[in-house]
Amino acid sequence: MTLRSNGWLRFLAMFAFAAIVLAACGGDDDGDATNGDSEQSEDEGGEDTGGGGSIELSAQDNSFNPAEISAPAGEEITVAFTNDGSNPHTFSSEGAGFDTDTIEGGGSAEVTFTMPDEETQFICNVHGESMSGTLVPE
Ligand SMILES: [Cu+2]
Repeated sequence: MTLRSNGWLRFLAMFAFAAIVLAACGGDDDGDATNGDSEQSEDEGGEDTGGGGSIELSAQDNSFNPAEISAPAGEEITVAFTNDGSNPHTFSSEGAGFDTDTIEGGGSAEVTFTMPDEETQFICNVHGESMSGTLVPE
């Protein structure tokens, strides 16, 4: 009888312990859900790019499309730049250290740069601040 009740108590204790652990884990999962998701999408971004992201960017008369490039800080990004306008444009950033030089309408160029740690402006050197965009580290 003593043995049996000890065993039963032990079983109960283990069950209670397991229930507490499970509940705690469940709570943690819920609490981390948002963080976990954002970490996951960052990981996925890294996987998609396989050590370097590739982005297509188009110049219109006179704007960039997209005007915002976001990627993890420190990631190497290759931009296939196409001038879809008829004016000459450049895709340039002093901060991030790239410059396509002047690309005539219909022309294209490719630049590779490392996503900076801070938001960094890119501009068209022909049209200046009025034709600009932003590199956004994630
Ligand atoms: Cu321009």
